[in-house]
Amino acid sequence: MLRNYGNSVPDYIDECASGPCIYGECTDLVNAYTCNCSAGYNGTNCELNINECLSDPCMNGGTCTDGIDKFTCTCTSNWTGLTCNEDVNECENEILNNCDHNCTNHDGGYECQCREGYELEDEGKCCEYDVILILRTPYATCVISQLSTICSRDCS
Ligand SMILES: [Ca+2]
Ligand SMILES: [Ca+2]
Repeated sequence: MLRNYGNSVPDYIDECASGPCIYGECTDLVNAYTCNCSAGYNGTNCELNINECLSDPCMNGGTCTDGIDKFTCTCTSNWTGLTCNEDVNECENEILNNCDHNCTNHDGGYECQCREGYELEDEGKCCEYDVILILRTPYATCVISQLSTICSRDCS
């Protein structure tokens, strides 16, 4: 679009006419234009999608995916929240833990424990003591297993 500012020769062109601002609003100036970029974009012509992942917003091993004026974190299984900074309580949901008996939650994980008489094996399994020998003396009874020897004294 041509504008005439009183001279017989048009001296002013609307530089916005060609739509130079890709993701933003154009303001026409004398022999120039300026772009006011939409949120999430910058660059002379608002052509650049700002990388919101550059600041490493995802914590605890989460993976960042850049969006438009936002980022998305994909958290590891033990963390949740927008920036993966909230612990998952794996003990609240048995799908999230593999504890045979008891579960204790902590930040970034959980622990399995077994009831008395059981030993924790791989993958949260609780196995009964493998008793090899029960030894009775006049003073004590000892339960001997591969993992331990537990004696109880008889005082009577
Ligand atoms: Ca972005
Ligand atoms: Ca946890």
